[in-house]
Amino acid sequence: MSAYEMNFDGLVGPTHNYGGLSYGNVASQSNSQAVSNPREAARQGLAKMKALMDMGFKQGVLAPQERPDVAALRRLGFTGSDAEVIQRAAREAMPLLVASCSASSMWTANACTVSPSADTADGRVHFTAANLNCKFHRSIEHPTTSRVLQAMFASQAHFAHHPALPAVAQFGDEGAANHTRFCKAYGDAGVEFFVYGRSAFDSRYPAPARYPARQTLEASQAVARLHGLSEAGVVYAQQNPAVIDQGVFHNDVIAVGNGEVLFYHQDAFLDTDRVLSELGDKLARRGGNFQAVCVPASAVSVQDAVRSYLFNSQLLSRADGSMLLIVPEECKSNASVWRYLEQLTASGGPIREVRVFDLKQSMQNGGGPACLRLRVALNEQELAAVNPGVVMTDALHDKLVTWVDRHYRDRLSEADLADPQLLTECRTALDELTQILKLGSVYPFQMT
Ligand code: SUG
Repeated sequence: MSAYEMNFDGLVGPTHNYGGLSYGNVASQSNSQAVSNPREAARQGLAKMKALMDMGFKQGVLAPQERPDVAALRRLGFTGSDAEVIQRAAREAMPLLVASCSASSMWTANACTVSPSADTADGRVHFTAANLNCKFHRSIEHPTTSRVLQAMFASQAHFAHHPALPAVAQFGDEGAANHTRFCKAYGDAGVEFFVYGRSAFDSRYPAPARYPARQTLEASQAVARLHGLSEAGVVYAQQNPAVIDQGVFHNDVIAVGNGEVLFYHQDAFLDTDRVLSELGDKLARRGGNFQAVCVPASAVSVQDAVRSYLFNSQLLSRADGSMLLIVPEECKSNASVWRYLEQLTASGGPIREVRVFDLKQSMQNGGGPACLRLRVALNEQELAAVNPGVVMTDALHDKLVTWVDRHYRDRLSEADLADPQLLTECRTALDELTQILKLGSVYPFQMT
């Protein structure tokens, strides 16, 4: 049976703003308090979805969340009507209001970890929502994420959904941003590669000194157990703590993989030789021929990788078997990265083409092309079981652009977040969106 990789991109929500909320994420910190343009952000994301669909890739869309998250503010002790909760938070604890307004669910690589049915013990596609426990503004995503995923992948015969891991830092889980799957063909059993930043229970593992390591080994192991992965189909690697300290807060900021290919920076991992040989051996036992494309530090420094988001690219298989890299414009404006890419595509290796996208609104918060998408490998039957409302078509694209233009502001500053009208705008827009995407009731305001 044929199988495909489908990308579900996060639709940027109406409250997209620059809150400076992610310590350890250089772009988020350096653009703190800049004025954002939610309309442009959503349009940039939709343009990427449409372009990939036009290139023949299977494309879906993942809905944004209700923000400000008034329920989260109530849990922190703010009371009164919804408008009063927002105004009190603005007066007494602005950083908490900013966190409750974040549109961070747009980075759907952090929504969950997905294991395709060919890898799992019960032959279903497994999803574990990420607890995103390292940052408050992200830790409030998973309940809605779970409801949205269940509305998209509803068939219990094909899909299994697990709630987020326990909400403590020891099980910090950032989802697919630290997970890569290698395979010969998408429908074959593959090798799932889990990259963690530290161990929570074993002090022999090194840890970064400056910035947090968001993903723990124990969280990755728990996800592999929940999904029923076999030992023959799993490889673990520790991220190099030195690169976390340079702003590599997820593995997808320093490596990307697809099919039989891993594209990575020389300094990405600890114990790189062991990791590569285990990946090669395990993939060979699954019939695959592992190919590692290493970017040497002499060609691209870690700092340039973080600035340009070279590795936060989408590595996609073209019909002829060669691969295409979707990169942000920041790669083109970085001389050493662009030189490297020109040489890479001319080298006769697996990566033959580079396409550049303007995703500046998301990039300024540390989210590149790969952050914005969740990959789900599906066979024909599973594909047929996906809620058709979230599958991108020309008609859906046009509808969403019109919807964005009707509901989104083109300018949002921190002061604007204190305006209770923003909540009304967001709820009105999302209520309409659930009808466009045929999701049913997934938001807290729709369930009371
Ligand atoms: O978690 N930025 C996100 C970026 C996530 C990128 N995702 C992947 N690499 N897969 C984060 O740090 C910034 C929000 C703000 O500052 O307003 C933020 O949450």
